Amino acid sequence: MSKSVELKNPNLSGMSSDFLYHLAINVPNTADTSDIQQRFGDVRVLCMGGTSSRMRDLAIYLRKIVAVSDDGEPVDLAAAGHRYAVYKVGPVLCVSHGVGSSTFSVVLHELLKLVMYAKCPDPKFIRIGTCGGVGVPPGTVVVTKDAYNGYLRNEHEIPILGKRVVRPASFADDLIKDILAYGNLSGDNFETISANTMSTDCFYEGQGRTDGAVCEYDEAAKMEFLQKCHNLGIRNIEMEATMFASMTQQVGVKAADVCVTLINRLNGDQVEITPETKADYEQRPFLIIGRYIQGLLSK
Ligand code: R2B
Ligand code: URA
Repeated sequence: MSKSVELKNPNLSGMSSDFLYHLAINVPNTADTSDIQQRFGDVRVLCMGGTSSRMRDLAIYLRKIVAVSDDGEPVDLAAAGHRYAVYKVGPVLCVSHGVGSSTFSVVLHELLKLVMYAKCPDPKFIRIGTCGGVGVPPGTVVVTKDAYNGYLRNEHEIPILGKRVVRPASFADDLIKDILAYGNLSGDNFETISANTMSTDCFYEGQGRTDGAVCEYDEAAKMEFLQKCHNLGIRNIEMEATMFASMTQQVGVKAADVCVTLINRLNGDQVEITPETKADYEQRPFLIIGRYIQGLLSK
């Protein structure tokens, strides 16, 4: 039986209204959310990715998957917030989250409250992103198992009320398995794998790059670090997985992080692929998640 989302914040039940500030969505009466339920209650999958343009492209791509016959410009439901873009395609929301855990966590808090107020049954949260690869060919799609932070610990660490709070950061096996079933189909000219992910707060030093504005280590130290990552089963590096895994795990919603590698970090630091190749690679998670959504909606 599918269940609605219950959040881990006892204070919410004491709030008579709630303004989801960055989404510019108002919940005027938390005791009667019928308006929000009408607008968003059918949402079953929330796809999230870094940029608003990619999420707009995804919204257009998903129209044929969810049989929405609309060829107009997708409407950004969060335009008034001027921070994130939200497109609704039938039972799927496509939402931009910016770069890194800090921007993503803001919109994730608000999306989790949105699906609670809307009483969405068992919503799936899926990040569709880009990343650096570690020892896999560029263009590989990686579905994250355990998320490691920049200390190479499988946990999410955040300061709360001036204290270090550490939470687990793994994705549930069942959704990983469901998604992997739609990868490596005949005709796919790329691999889809599940592996561990390192998630950092910095694209440059945090990911062991030597091409940032500041760097105090040499190539050998960098390669030693990347090899250590590889030994931990880490096959990709991005900037959101630990926060995303930990918050969704904490709340108990199903979530997955599905990213395409743009570069093999064992071979270099600069992301030099052409815009055409980047567009081709970015289609790959769309394809896998499109198939997954089609399968989910046909059940
Ligand atoms: C991957 O790509 C972005 C940095 O370029 C970041 O959002 C991430 O995780
Ligand atoms: N995103 C990252 O966070 N790192 C990369 O190397 C490429 C994309």
